[in-house]
Amino acid sequence: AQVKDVPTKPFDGQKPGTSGLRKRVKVFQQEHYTENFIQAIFDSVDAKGQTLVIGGDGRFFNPETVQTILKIGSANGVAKFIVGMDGILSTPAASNVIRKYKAYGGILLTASHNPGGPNNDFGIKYNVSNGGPAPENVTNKIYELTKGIKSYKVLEAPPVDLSKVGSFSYGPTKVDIIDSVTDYLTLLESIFDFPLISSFLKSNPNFRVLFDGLHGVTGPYAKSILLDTLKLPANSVQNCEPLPDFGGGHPDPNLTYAHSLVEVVEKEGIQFGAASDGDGDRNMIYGKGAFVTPSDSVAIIADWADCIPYFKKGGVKGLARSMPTSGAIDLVAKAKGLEYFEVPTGWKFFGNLMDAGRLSICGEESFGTGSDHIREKDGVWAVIAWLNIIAAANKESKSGQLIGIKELLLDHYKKYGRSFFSRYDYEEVSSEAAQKMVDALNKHINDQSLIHTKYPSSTGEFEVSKTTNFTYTDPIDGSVSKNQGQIIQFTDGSRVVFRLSGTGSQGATVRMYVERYTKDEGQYEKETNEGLKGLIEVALKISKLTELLQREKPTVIT
Ligand code: VG1
Ligand code: CO
Repeated sequence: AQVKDVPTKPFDGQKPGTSGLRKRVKVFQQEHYTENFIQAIFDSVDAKGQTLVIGGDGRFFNPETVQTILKIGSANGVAKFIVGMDGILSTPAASNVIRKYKAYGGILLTASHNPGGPNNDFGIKYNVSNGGPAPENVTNKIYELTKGIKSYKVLEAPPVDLSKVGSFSYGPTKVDIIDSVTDYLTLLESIFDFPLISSFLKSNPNFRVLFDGLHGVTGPYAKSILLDTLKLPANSVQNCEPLPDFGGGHPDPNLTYAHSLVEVVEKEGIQFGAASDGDGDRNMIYGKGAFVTPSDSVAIIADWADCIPYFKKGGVKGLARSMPTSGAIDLVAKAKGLEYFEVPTGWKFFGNLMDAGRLSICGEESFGTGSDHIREKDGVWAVIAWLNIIAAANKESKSGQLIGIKELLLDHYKKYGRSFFSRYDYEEVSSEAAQKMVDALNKHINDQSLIHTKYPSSTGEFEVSKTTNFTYTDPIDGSVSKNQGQIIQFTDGSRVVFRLSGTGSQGATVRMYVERYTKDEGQYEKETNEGLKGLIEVALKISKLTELLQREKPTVIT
């Protein structure tokens, strides 16, 4: 096979965001667009003679892009590709494969929870050898190179058949097609107490489990673990056939988009419901009458870590959350005397801490939970972690009453207090309007003009105590990330955070995060929106959001 140089011209805006380059499929389908970005990756990371992993969430344009990567990668001297069968690997499974086979890095094809199909989104993300998303110095370099690209290299060879497991030659390059699920199943079996979970499920046949794959990539993973390994009945999974357009849905595990799960859980009174997103790194835990916010979820997993063999053996080294995530996990860290960290939004910031042996369990409010078993958040891991905890809690309990999600939540609040938390998203607003709001807030932060101002609300008065724009200095490599979100704190410990999304494919998305902590037991069973009512009024007032964005209501509330 021959290598050919193809002349090209740069495209604007090939800047990776919070989690890779995400655009409409139509944008990626423009002649040379995808090729340019992939060549820029190879020019940035020098993968000559190395092994790279390729996988994706199976969305529309995934198979074509795998072939593009093989062609350009081989022409750029990659020695070996490890590819998930049919080009499919969940994001956590890909992270595991990179680590397990000591690959140099990997290319993940996903736009996560964004809808798929010819008129929706696609994405390309580069991960480094620790299995985690490339740090900002790498993504910045890729972006710089896209701006000056003049040509890309391709191997002239017929496409590789991705449908058969095995080793193949592709020009000078070796291609290993692997089963998408096996390595991941082996990994989870080494982490959790499967015999304990099994025996709990067996002795409590009325404790029903329902996992909803939302037609994303996790279907085969969930079937293998819940049905084949834990021997649950077939009706314990739904929407577990991956589809290139996710069945027309929005594969995002939250109360708005995972309505298929919520409906069945409520109607059939299912104790344990869960869902994952398009690429399998997010999760939602939701039982009858009991929704676990992701901020609480990671705190509870951290609190119960000892019942999970992986942590019992290796110990818990430290805890962390992204800045907008509620402080529930901080309280667990303090109680256990563990080190804890607050990092910017996006999983890439956890990796350095994990590699340095200072972080074991972490999470984000955006339905991301995980640990140092890999370097991505992990939806199915979180689901099995909860089953492991429930099984352990019931084994310990002497009351004879079944302990489910709700009981665990209330117990946690009794021990640590409760952090009400909610996020309001204003999607696809105009970039200028969003910028105006950011500028106005920055002005307040710079001249400190909000400090000590008081705001009445329907649930009492709030007084501003502190305003900051979040800057993070990585404790391991000293790199500094600025402008990571604007924080307004109040004297009662509540806070509001504003941030612009870095994963949107069009316009700007403003996120408003609200958090209020209470130790008043009378509030532990309250609805979140009630607990946050006054604070939300104040947040909207201070930011003048409705006026500046011209939006009466958020597009999504989580
Ligand atoms: C969002 C979330 C963030 C998450 C990121 C990727 O980013 O807020 O917490 O890490 O998506 O998640 P942003 O910049 O839009 O707020 V996923 O599941 O797309 O890999
Ligand atoms: Co995702």
